[in-house]
Amino acid sequence: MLQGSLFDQAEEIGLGPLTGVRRTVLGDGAWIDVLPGWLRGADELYERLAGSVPWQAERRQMYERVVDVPRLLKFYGAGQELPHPVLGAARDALSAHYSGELGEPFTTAGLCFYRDGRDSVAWHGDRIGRGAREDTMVAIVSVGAPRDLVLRLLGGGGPSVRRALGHGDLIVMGGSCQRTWEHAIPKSTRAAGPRISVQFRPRGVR
Ligand SMILES: O=C(O)CCC(=O)C(=O)O
Repeated sequence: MLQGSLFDQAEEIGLGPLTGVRRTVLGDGAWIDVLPGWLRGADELYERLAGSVPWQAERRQMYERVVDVPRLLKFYGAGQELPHPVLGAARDALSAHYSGELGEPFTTAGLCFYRDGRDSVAWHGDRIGRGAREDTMVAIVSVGAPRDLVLRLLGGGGPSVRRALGHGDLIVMGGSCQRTWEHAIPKSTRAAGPRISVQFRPRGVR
């Protein structure tokens, strides 16, 4: 069960304006935009998504073993109904806000459920699709307890950038971020509560 933030109790689920987004230039053509608390009623939305999304546990080959992917997943393709109307509103608001810079709408939504501090995702860029070759954007809204999203220059070495994301926070990774930087949600030994992230991506970015 999620320990709600004090300010979030009994708030209607909804979105604030995107005007407060603040950009940090990472270098090598990559940047992040962050807007804390963009989505109101985030703890309520967390409870609804945790209970209603048909979460999938995946397994993958790791060397000679097949292991559990340490988080639950659900992917919604373009045109598929999202599990809460506010997610459609968020996707559309992001598409409108970034239309000049991105030149195309966000179309898909990938949901990840980190049940506790043992769930995580390793260093990667979203490079299965066009993000490997082209500048693009991946916008992530987080609900539930904050977890650190860490970014570093591809291959490591340089300083890393860390943002704690939960309770309705928005981060947008843009420019060359998916090919010149990589990101991760590290495991945490601190008593991290559950978190759900919703990643909006344009067509062909994965
Ligand atoms: O949960 C997050 O905020 C990051 C998710 C992510 O990097 C991914 O699924 O590619």
